[in-house]
Amino acid sequence: MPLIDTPVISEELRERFAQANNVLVLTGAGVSAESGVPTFRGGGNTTVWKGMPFDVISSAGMLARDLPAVWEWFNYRRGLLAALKPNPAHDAIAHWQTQFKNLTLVTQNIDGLHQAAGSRNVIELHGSIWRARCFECSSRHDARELKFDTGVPVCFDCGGNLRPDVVLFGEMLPAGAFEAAAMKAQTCDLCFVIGTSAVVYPAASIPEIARSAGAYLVEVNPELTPLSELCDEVLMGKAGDVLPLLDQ
Ligand code: BJW
Repeated sequence: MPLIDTPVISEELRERFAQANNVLVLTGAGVSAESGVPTFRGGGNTTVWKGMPFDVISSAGMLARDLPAVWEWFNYRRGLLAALKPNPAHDAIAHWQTQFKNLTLVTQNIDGLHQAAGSRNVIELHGSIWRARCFECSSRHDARELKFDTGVPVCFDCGGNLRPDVVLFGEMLPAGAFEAAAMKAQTCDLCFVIGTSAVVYPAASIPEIARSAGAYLVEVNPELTPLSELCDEVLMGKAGDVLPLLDQ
């Protein structure tokens, strides 16, 4: 990847940042990259596991065809995540929540690192890798407490098969999550889109909604995305380098 100069924060953004009341932040895998979490698509690559692209293994079709393989993929990733810590980007966003009157944090990430940094009321559009959900009774369980004797853990309440509590391709988002995020997008005055390739819908429509409703839209990403043209400012750089600059 080419070296990127640290971007300059415009006076306009500094002023808006100082005066904003309602701020919405949408994050994607890139916000966790500096913690060591692999992204899905960044840098011209696509995540592949055992020869399968992630959009095959992380799909509703694979869940129906081979549930043990889906668990194996998520167990492997939980193993990687267990030792990882929030980075300065997660810390900056958590701090913003104490700074603005209303800050809504919407994430596509399933890694729990925003919460680990101290962010509260995080809207998790794509679920959490740290939870499992029962196919039969829909009850949720801590994934760290599951037993994998037969490859697929079972529900402590009803004995039904469990699945990762994440949103796979071709599945609906958790009830109310997108609606809550879209409502906040309609009323925010400043919207940050951080570390997402902005190609997965409906998540990618949230900044579009914010911009249409009049919010000042700022992207933070070392690469351009399909959203960049719509943005008022694009801060090209790593989130962990760029976000702390806003507080200086
Ligand atoms: C840095 C950085 C640093 C690097 N600092 N930045 C409209 C049009 C077309 C298709 C659809 C549509 N509406 C719905 C669809 C279908 C589909 C979809 O969007 N497909 C498109 C990809 C074509 N959407 C769905 O299926 C969704 N469901 C749905 O719409 O339900 C209704 C429905 C049901 C049935 C039929 C039809 C409709 C569900 C989407 C679920 C996505 N799930 C995943 C997997 C989660 C589980 C798992 O982890 O395995 O979620 S896919 C994957 O992509 C994951 C992510 O949350 C998501 C977004 O990726 P993200 O976060 O943007 O990461 P990357 O890797 O793509 O980008 C990283 C970025 O960071 C890059 O830009 C880097 O440059 C940057 N970066 N280092 C800052 N240090």
